[in-house]
Amino acid sequence: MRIVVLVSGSGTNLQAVIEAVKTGELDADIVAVGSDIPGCLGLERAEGAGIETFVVAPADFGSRPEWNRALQAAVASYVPDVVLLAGFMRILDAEFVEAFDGRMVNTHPALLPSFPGAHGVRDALAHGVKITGVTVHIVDSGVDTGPILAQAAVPVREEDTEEVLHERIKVEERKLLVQTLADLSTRTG
Ligand code: 3YE
Repeated sequence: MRIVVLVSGSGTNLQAVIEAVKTGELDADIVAVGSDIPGCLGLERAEGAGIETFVVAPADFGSRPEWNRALQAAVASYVPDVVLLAGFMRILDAEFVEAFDGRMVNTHPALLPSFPGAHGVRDALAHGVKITGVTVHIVDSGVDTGPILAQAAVPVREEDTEEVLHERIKVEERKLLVQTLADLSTRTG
C-alpha cells in the first residue's frame, strides 16, 4: 500500500505512521510527504526519515482552484493507494476528492458528526460534553462529513483545558490511525 501523507503542522500523526511502518506493525510505504506550509515540522520529520517531500503553497498560485489542481497533480505523481491527511489544515475541492475517491483518509479530534471543522476540541469543551474522542474517516467533498472508518472515545475531565484534552485525544488518535491504516492495508493488499 503506497501512502502519500499531507501535513500542515508538527506531524505527530505522521511520526506515528513512520514508526509503525518501521516496526512492521503497518505494511505500507510512505512514498512522499507533502505540505501547504514550507518548512513545517512535519516536513522535517519526513526528511529525517529519508522520505521524499514536496510543498505546494497557496501563496504561489493565483487562485484556490489552481492551487488545488497543482496539489492534486503532485499527489497523483506518486500514484498512491491512500492519501492521508495528517494534521493537514486545508479544505480540498470536489475535483481533488473525486480524483482519490474513497482512498483519502482524515483524522478529526472529536466524535463526528459532532464538532466538525478546525476547532473540534475547543468546540466540544465549550459545549460541555463529558465524552469526546477521535474519528478516522474517508474524505468527501464536505468538511469532516465522509464515511466513518473508526472512532475512539476520550472522557473529558473537569479540569481540562483545550490543550490538555487535545494531548489525551492525540494519544488515542495515533493508535487509532495506525490500526485503521493497517486494516486498510490488509484489504488493499
Ligand atoms: N477537505 C475535504 N473534506 C474533508 N480537509 C480536511 C478534512 C476534509 C478536507 O473532510 N473536502 C480549516 C479546515 C478544517 C480551514 O478553514 N482552512 C482554511 C485555510 C486556513 C488557513 O488559511 O490556513 C481553508 O480554506 O482550507 C483537513 C482538515 C480541515 C480542517
